Amino acid sequence: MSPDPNHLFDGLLKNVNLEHAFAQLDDGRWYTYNHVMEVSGRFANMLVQLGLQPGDRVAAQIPKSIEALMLYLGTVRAGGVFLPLNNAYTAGEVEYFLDNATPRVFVCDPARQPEFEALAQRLGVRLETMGVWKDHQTSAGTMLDAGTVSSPDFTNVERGPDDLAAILYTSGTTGRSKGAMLTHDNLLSNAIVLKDLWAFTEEDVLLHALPIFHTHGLFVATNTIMAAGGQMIFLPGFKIDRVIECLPGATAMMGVPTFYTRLLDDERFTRDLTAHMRLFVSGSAPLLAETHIEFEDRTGHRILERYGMTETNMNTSNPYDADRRAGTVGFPLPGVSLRVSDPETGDTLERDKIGVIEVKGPNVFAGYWQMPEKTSEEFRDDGFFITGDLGKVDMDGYVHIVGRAKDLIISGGYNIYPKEIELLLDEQEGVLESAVIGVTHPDFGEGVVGVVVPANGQAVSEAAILSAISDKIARFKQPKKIYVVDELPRNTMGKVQKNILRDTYGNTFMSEEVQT
Ligand code: MCA
Ligand code: AMP
Repeated sequence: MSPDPNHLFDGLLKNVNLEHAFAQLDDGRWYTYNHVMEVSGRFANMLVQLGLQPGDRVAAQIPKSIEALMLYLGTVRAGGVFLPLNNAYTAGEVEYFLDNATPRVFVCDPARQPEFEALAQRLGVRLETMGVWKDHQTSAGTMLDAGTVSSPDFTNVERGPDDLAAILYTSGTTGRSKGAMLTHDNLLSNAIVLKDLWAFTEEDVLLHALPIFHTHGLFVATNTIMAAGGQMIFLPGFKIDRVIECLPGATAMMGVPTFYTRLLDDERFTRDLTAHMRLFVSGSAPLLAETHIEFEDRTGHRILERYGMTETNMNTSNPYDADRRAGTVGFPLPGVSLRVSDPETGDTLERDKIGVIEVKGPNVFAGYWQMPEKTSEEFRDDGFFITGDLGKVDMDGYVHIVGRAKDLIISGGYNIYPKEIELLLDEQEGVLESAVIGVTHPDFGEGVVGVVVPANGQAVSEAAILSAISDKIARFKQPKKIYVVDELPRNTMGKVQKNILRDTYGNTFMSEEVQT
């Protein structure tokens, strides 16, 4: 069968030279695009042997590795739907995703296999394991062991542009996570647009320090570099010493704002160190204008800020060749329509007026997995997706994000929905009610703060609550500070006034003193 230009895998690798390097790994190994073909082919064969049918989900909660990336590609080649999960999720959180998405196969970290055995059996999910490859002698889980003996030759299962390639869960304002269904065309079209817009070529070396269970690290970074046939320095995560060591060998980097503020806090980060970089991209959370300016003063580079969502992939980007404006997320990408609407009436607003940002284009997802009502609530009748981000388009056409209509905290690039944490706090012994807010955090941009009201006469303490929830939700979602108060501020409608709480506790992470 000849390559299908609409198939995500074929489309990404269309113009790639298979002899060209794909990734330099931390363990000293080099991967070429030939390895990509071989190893993803082996995984595709294994998944088919495990009974994977087109459209079946393959869930994975595994450490970052090049093989984990090959599992994504192998799933797509086998006609499956890849469902990556944040490594920080507890077994309880994972249970919801497996129950909701009913994957055929769940691949977990070998170290956590005992936590999932009973669950997988109960749900009828095939449990496999994948750790980090060390050498040919040491086992790193069932997928890697079997992968060495399965055939590397695989003919991609036919898929149409609207077939699903991935489901990524995103939390909701109700506290329930929703699976965003992403098609082959959503992912492929976005990768090609970004490659062209950001001028990626096979000469590029992308410094990859992001996790690969979210859109940013999995799709924006790796799909774009593959579409260009370039290579990556593939790091297990963002550790400042290693990033500084690797920067001189790279030409481009993508990161969340925390990456850039951490680099600026390090005196080794200089103009010389970044002399042959051509591009720094930031997204997933707002980049402060002062970070943008300080970065340019220090390095001579202007960070290129772009804006996206799990549901929409990338929507806007500052220009590559023209003015990159601090505090803006640039223009809609080619093929993407963007408008700003009145949140109440849905009427389109004129330039410079603030409203909710809505987008439409080949990048926008196919809906929430098995939630047709939720899906239709978030789309206008003419097909525009309501992002929940508040913003405006200025007179020069640059898009600004000024806030969020949705109650959402973004901490170090991870989304945290207060409702989920509030429901958990409310369940704790002695707690009557709670409110969760995000306030300025010097490292993560925003940090989670919980404010709880004890039930009549009960004694509750920060330490007791934190200890009680410590194994219930991922660590990054847990409040970094809890205040116990007599009552929550409410408006005349009875709604908790989070703006007042944010004013009161806004300095929590900035100084020891809290205004009361
Ligand atoms: C780690 N911790 C955090 C976070 N990360 N707390 C709050 N927010 C975080 N983001 C906590 C841990 O629980 C731990 O707590 C302590 O910090 C140290 O953990 P460690 O893993 O060592 O931290 P780190 O390696 O320094 O990680 C920070 C990080 C990481 C590098 C900023 O969070 C990261 O890689 N973020 C990128 C997220 C991302 O890729 N987002 C893209 C989403 P304790 O010590 O108490 O146990 S995609 C998206 O948003 C859209 C589509 C878009 O536009 O891109
Ligand atoms: P997620 O649900 O993880 O896909 O996060 C998407 C959200 O991240 C968006 O709805 C925005 O609120 C936020 N976001 C992404 N990029 C930016 C950016 N450049 N500036 C401000 N917010 C951003």
